Formats: sequence, structure tokens, C-alpha cells
Amino acid sequence: MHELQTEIDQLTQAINQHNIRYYVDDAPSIPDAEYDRLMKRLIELEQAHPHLALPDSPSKRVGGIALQKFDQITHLKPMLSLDNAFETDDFVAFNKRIADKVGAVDYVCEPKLDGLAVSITYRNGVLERAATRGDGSVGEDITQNVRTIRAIPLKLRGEGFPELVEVRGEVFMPKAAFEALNQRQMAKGDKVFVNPRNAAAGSLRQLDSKITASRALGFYAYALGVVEGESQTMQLTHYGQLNQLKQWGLPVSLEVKVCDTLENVFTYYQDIMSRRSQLEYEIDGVVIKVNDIEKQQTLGFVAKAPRWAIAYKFPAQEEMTLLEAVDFQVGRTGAVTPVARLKPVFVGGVTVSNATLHNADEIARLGVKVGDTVIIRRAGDVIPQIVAIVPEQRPDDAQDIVFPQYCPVCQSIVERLEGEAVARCSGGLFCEAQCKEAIKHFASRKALNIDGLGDKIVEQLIDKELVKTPADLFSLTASAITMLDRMAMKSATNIVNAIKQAKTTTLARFLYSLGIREVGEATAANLAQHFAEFDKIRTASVEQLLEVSDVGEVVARHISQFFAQPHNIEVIEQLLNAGITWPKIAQADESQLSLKGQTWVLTGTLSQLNRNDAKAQLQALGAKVAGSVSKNTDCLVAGEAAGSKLAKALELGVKVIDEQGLLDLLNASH
Ligand code: D41
Repeated sequence: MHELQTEIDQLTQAINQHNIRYYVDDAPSIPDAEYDRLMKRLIELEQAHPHLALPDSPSKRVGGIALQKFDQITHLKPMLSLDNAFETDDFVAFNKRIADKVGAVDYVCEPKLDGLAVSITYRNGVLERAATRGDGSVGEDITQNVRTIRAIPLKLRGEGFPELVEVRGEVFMPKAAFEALNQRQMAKGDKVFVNPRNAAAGSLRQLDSKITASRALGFYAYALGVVEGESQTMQLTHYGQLNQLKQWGLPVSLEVKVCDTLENVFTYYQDIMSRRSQLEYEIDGVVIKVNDIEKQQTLGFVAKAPRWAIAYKFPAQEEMTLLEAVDFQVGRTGAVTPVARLKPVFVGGVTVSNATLHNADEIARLGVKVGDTVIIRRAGDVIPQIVAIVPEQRPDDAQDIVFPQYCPVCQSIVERLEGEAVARCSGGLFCEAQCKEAIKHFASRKALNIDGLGDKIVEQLIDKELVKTPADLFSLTASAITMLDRMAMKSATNIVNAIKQAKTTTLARFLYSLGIREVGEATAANLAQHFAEFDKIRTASVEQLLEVSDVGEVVARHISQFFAQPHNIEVIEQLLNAGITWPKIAQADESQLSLKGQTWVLTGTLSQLNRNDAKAQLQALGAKVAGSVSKNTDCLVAGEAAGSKLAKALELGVKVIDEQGLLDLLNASH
């Protein structure tokens, strides 16, 4: 029996220690599989001998019996709120009020996590209870739920902690956990969460703590509440307190910094805002606090907010606005996409007046009507999205969104194939919208790369009926192009020259430029390498196409259908007659490709090769070209000013070559 107790004690201690290494020190000490093995063993032992389990056993983090309701808990010390600063001036004014009262100060800057504030009470180092912030004085008892959060220690680390201590912090859901949760919810047909904050709130305020346990919540401590029976641990600064919390095994954000000037605070704000989309969790600003505790006390608080702290918010990423209308746009492949026309609204630093509604399924999922008030989100640089509607604000005359039966551009029938989310105009290149997009694609950088032939120019060329197919580009004269708005002879001549230059290309680029559905750059490169000759590709059967790596049923069918269409055959003949050529491809036996089965990564700036061509050439030798370095990477090509990927490769011992090394290799392979 004694031995068993020892093993249980050791396992408990080891796992709790690993949790601290993982969540507090951000330095995992063992692989996940080993962690799981220890946990499995502990649960086995505890199940056989329940009376030997320790109160801080990590196995207790799975949730318990569901509650009927939450009890109320009065915080021993109120949880204050934070005043907001929305612009520089607000923060400058905050700083001035402080300077007038206590002179110059050091500030502590912390990311402002977008989660839920909680208070956790430890008595003699053991987690006793936990509460939501509530109204600041009284919150809800969520002890059972908080016990399931692995980032929160059930027992404080070390010795010398006070008899009683309230730890304040933010519970949040990391972005990856949020995405995974929504995937699971969707698969089960359950409701998806609008954002990580709502998901964290919904997960924490569960009467059934087993549900909380199944959600990967995180926690960062940001302050102390009541501290009783303090020993030698008294700290004189906020930063010191945060370090103290870390010593006790509580996670504190690694982004916390002391800034001794206003300028440094602004730099911190700008820096973390620029890295916002790369952080693992959602933040909505920076919390700035006076570091010196005595000065904090002198400053005191107004109403319920301290005068020594402020939340300096980022420009909002979510706003409400009115959905005024829905238009339908036709893309290159004929996809008819509903576009929301919004009452302009300032979100995340830009004014947004359009957002995509994707397709009919998305409209149904949102349950949105014209006239609705909608919530718009703009995260990072991604296109704005409608994430939800506000049902309470729906007017009586809200209009259903009806998908058009006929193409809004060419009046051909719109079809939606069984099992496809997208509806398409059946007009093909007869449809002006599809034609415009096809020609824009033809001229684009990764296709024939025709300099100066931007979207606006293509649109005018078609509107003025100077061009009807991609092949028409090659018979354009400079004087015809001068008919476009504000187009001088010199620019027109440049365009004609660029078109002439683009005639010499590669087979892969030419294939890609045709805009065959589902044939992207990589597939085009594979096709070119596999068949080597254009005639073989355009006459290939579906079976022959399936032999190409990465080409499946759907892609093969799209390719074969494309080359069967009379209109396409005609345009291709015209293009070839116009003189489009490419260097002959030396065909290799696929199994003997020199880089077959290898994964390569490109980083930094290449001076002699264009990045896309380098990628295509590596792929032609059989390599997979990935976006990030991992232990599975075979080689990293590091151009000028390579940064984190190079560092990672060196750390992992991945082979690194420079641009010259790549050129040598490519030359040797030809
Ligand atoms: O990250 C946060 N959301 C955060 C919230 C933070 N880093 N620090 C905070 N500090 C405080 C004071 C200054 C009152 C101790 C806070 C909050 N309060 C807070 N969270 C919700 C209401 C107040």
C-alpha cells in the first residue's frame, strides 16, 4: 500500500510540474504522448484505490456532477473595472492626471485578453474557490469549472505563500481551440460560437463542469486581490507581484513589459497590435498600469475603476451596422456570390461598406434578411465578414434574400449542382463578367504576368469591346489602347510591349492562365511536368489525367471538359497562332525525380529567381514546397534577410542552402 501511495504522489507531482512548465514557463518538458501515459497510469491507480488520490490530483480536472444553479460569491475585495482609452489623446490625458499627482511613473504594459475576468481564492496554497467577476462585488461560484482548467494550479508551488490570497486573471479560449470547437459543434449540428470570447464565456458558465473540461481554456493572472497573513512575500511593484504569481505557479502573459516612458508605451502598443494576428489568443488592446504600488494607493480610484490603470483599446474589430441590400457578383468560374451592401461602419481601423455572404448556405445559416442589423468582424487583414445578426433589431419590413435564377450580368440560367454550395452562371465566356475575370486571370502575375494590364484596364477593354477573348489581347495596337480613359501613347505602347513579351512563357504558366476550374499553380506545374507537351494534355483522357500527382476525379473531369468545349478549343488555337511559346520540357520518369518525397521551404528574398518560379521548379523535381519549417523539412532555401524560418531550421538541424545553392542544384538537374 505504501508503495502505491508513493507512486500516486510522484505521478501527481510530476504531472502538476509539467503543467506549470507548459502553461507558466511556456517550455514544455515532455512530449504530449509521455504526459498522456503518466496521466493514464495515475487514473488507473486512483480508480483502483480512490482513497489514495490527492486533493490536487490532475485527474480531478475532468469535471464532476452537474449543478442546478450557480451559488453567489462575494469577492473579499471588489474586482474593479477598467477605464478605456480609444485614442492617443485619451492615454496622454491619463498620463497627465497621474504625473500631476505623483510625478513621473513607470508603467507595466500587458496585452488585454478578450476573455472573462475571474477571481480564484487559494487558502494555505490550495485552490478553495473561484468566481466570475459578476458586478464586481458579487459573482458566481464557478469553482468546479475552474478546477478543470489545466493552466490553473490546484495547489500553489513552493512555500511561503500567504494564508489566503485572491488571484485575479482572465480565462480565455486560444484561437486554435476556438476553431476546433466550432468544427466539432458544426459536425454535431450544435450552435457555433461567434468569437473566442463568447466561446470562453459559454464554456466557463456551464452548470455541467464536464463540458468545461472538454474545452481547452487558458488563463493568465493579472493582479492580486485580498492577501491575508502575508509573510516575506510583500511586493512593492505590480511587476513584482506578477513575478510572485509566476513563482507560485500561476501563468502570467509572456508579453508583459515595464515601460519607463510614454514613448515606450506607444511603441509597445504599436508592436503588439502589429503582431496581433500571430498571437495564439485574441486581444483587444493593452492594459497599462502604474508599476509602483504605493503610487497606485495614492492615486486611488473613482467609481469602480482605478485611477492608476487604463485599457488602451485597439480600433474595434467588431461593429454593428445595417444590411441595406444584397447584390450578386459573378466570378471567373461563373460562381454567383452574394455581396452584402452595408451602411458604412468603422471596424478595426477601416471603413467597411461591403462584405461577402459566400453562398446560399451561409445566408441560411445566419438567417439574415435585408434590413437586419448585423455584426461585422474584420480580423487582421482578412475580408470583412458578417458573423451574426441581432434578431431583436429586425424591422417588420425585413426582406428575404432571394438567389437570382438568371445571371445578373448575361441573363443565362444560374445552376446549383447537387452537393455543391456554389451556384453558377451557365453562360461561360459568353457572360461578360466571366470573360472579364478570365482575362484578368490570364494577365495576372502568376499566369502570363502581363505588366501594366491591371484589372481596371481589362474592364475597360471589354466594356469598349476592344477585346472579347484572351487571344484578342495579342492583336491590340497601341493606338487602340489610347482610346481608354487617361491613356497616353507611351503607356499604351508599354502595354503592347508587355503583351508581346508575355508570349514567351512556360507551359505551366500557360496552363494556369487558361483558368481551368480547380487547376491552380501547383496542379498546372504537375501537369506540365507529367505530360511535357501541351497536345498530350489537351487530348488526355480522364484516366491519363488521374496519373498526375495530386490530380483527383474532380480535377481530371474539369480539365477534360475544359478542352472539349468548342469555344475553348477556338481560343486556344488563336492563342497558339498568336505565337505563345515555351521552352521544351525535359520529361523525367516521376519515380526518378531527384527531389521526390522531399519537403522544401523557401524564405527570405530571392534576387535572381522569382519565388513562384523557384517553387514551380522545385515541384518539377518532385519536391513538395511547404510554408513553414518543421522537423519534416528536408531543406530550407534562405534568401536575403531570412528571419524566423531560418532560425527554426538551424535550431532543428534542417539543411539550409542559399539562393546560389538552389541555382546550382537546378542547373545540375537540367
Ligand atoms: O487582460 C485583461 N483582460 C486584463 C483585465 C488585464 N490584463 N488587467 C486587468 N487589470 C485590472 C485591474 C487593474 C483592475 C486589476 C484587467 C482588469 N482589471 C479587468 N478585467 C475585467 C474588468 C477589469
